[in-house]
Amino acid sequence: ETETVLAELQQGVLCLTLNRPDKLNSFNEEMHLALRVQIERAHEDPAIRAVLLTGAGRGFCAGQDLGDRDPRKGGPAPDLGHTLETFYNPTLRLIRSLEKPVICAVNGVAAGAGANIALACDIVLAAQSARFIQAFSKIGLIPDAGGSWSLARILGEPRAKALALTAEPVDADTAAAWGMIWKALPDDTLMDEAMALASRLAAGPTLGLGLTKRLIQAAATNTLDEQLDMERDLQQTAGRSADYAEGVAAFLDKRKPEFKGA
Ligand code: T3D
Repeated sequence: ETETVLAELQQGVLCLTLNRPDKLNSFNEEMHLALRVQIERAHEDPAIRAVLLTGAGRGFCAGQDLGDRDPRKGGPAPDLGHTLETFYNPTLRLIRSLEKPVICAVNGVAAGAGANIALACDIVLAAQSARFIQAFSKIGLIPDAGGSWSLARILGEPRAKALALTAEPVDADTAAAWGMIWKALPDDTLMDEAMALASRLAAGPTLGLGLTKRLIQAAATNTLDEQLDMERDLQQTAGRSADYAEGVAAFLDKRKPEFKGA
């Protein structure tokens, strides 16, 4: 049987490919669990120093598989609060709490929760043909998978509300211009550039990169005083790492550092 998430570890990068291309990689329960297992693995395995997430075929991810929500099949209305708590929210939390870079290569359309999982990643690259669609309002739902939070924070209320209420697609160049993503790239260079970036980050000072991620995310709720205290504490930790000693020594020796990730 075909795997719903393809996983391959290359040069410290865990490459994860959502793999239900006939359904534009929309989420069924199996794909949810397969993705979660892989991100948990990234939390635990020190050999994994970055994650690269993408989709198979022409789409990145079309959110929930609506075939699994067909009301014509009868039965009670689904408890979507329960499905968010059971399937989407754990994955979102695992991505955000992973103290290693998560790069998303949005290879095609990203709709509903698919768009918002992309936006939860640390660095998002998108093919110029890709589109981001807050598809929820088209079917009577609200933005989930962290989208109501990330869109409001990234874009501010005017654009967040317009995108969520209208479900209008945003193309990759516009997403980059609005700061929703890092870069829009020509379709044929996306994967090479994403892999090069992920490999570069995987060869970096993983501990320091992880603390940096934690710090920047904490700024969402911290005061400046709290953030300054946190910078002090995390810099103390970073300053004790072998990678910091290597970084300074390499600079003084005028050579490339060889970071070990700790
Ligand atoms: O339920 C819960 O647990 C709550 C959580 C909800 C989270 C959510 O994500 S809700 C939002 C769900 N997603 C959508 O509403 C998006 C639905 N899809 C679309 O609007 C369009 O497919 C796209 C705009 C994404 C792409 O359009 P297009 O024209 O490029 O492709 P297409 O022809 O619509 O789709 C290609 C195939 O993928 C097609 O199958 P077919 O006809 O070739 O056999 C289509 O049915 C299938 N597909 C696309 N999206 C989904 C899907 N099948 C199931 N579920 C999908 N979400």
